[in-house]
Amino acid sequence: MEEGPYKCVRDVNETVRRVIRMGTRKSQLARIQTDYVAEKLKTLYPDVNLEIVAMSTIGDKILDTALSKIGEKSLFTKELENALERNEVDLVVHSLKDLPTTLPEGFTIGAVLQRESPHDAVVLHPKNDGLTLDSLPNGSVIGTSSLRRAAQLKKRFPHLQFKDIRGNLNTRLKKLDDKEDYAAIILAAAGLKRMGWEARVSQVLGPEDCMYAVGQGALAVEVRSRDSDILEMVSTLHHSETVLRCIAERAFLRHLEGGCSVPVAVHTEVKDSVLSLTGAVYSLDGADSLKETMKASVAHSNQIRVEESIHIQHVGVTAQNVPQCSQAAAEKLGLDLADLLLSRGAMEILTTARKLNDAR
Ligand code: DPM
Repeated sequence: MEEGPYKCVRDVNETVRRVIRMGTRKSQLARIQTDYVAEKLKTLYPDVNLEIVAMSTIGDKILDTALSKIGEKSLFTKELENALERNEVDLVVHSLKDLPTTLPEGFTIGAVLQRESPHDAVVLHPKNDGLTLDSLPNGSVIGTSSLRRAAQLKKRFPHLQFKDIRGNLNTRLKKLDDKEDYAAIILAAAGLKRMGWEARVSQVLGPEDCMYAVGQGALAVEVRSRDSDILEMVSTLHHSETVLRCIAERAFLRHLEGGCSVPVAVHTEVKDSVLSLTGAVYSLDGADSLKETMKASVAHSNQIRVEESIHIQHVGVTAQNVPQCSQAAAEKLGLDLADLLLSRGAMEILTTARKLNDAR
């Protein structure tokens, strides 16, 4: 058997089995997501010996400060990347929406798995059972630390108030249920589903209420970009349509110079090989906003010519088995839409939002 750059062990039959170490955060959601990817890899590569290495990250330790206030870059990913760098782990599973649009040198997203629902969902305090955002009483407090969610929902539901809530999903649900501080909280439907808490979802928010975050609902596998063996192995996990949608979304966000602490939202669809991207930027109160939709063909035979190379990255994603011309078209779509919004004043809206948020 071929020996990769990673450790091998001999099992009882003296056959060499590769050991692949998967790094994960310690939160229950992170563990569930890592186990899910491990199961997929086990099915595809029964001879591989997978080990899971759990560690806590800055994002897990600072639970009392709003996500948008502790600085956006690599909050949940830095320690895991350090472990990757030191060869202590070979791959790391993340929620794609937590990965910056520009990854540090030497890392790449080697797989983007099929997206779950990308939408946000309402989880009510049990005493409000049966109500909706519309029917909640005036002044009801909704918990979210996402500027993106708050901006859109403030505009759409002016009778509601918004307050930060932090912590992992377990902590948040406890804060909701055990106290009277929040009438409801807003969470990603995908995370709730993975935790097995679908029954707590009282309402799924469509694009008219709240557009989602870049990459929301998709899992990503981060690897060392020079590690061609691991890259090849995880590349079988890619879901083409999700890859193209997320490349367009990430290119849009990157060109706006947005991170997880600016109110930027998207909506994407692929139909008959046409990728449609709706992107929007908001002021903190949602009063100012810019929203546009653009479409591009992502058919293999489209006109954009790109040299076929397995090492090409698109906004951090390496997808050897998805046509390069389609990926380039998706990336260009994101850039073009960002340019359109920038030409209409998106930078002013985002700069003001950033300043006001820093001053909060
Ligand atoms: C990012 C945001 C949030 C997470 C900001 C946003 C929500 C923060 C909050 C970038 N990362 O969405 O506008 O509500 O205070 C996060 C969750 C998941 C991945 C949890 C959630 C699970 C869903 C997925 C936190 N990151 O958004 O409810 O895999 O997409």
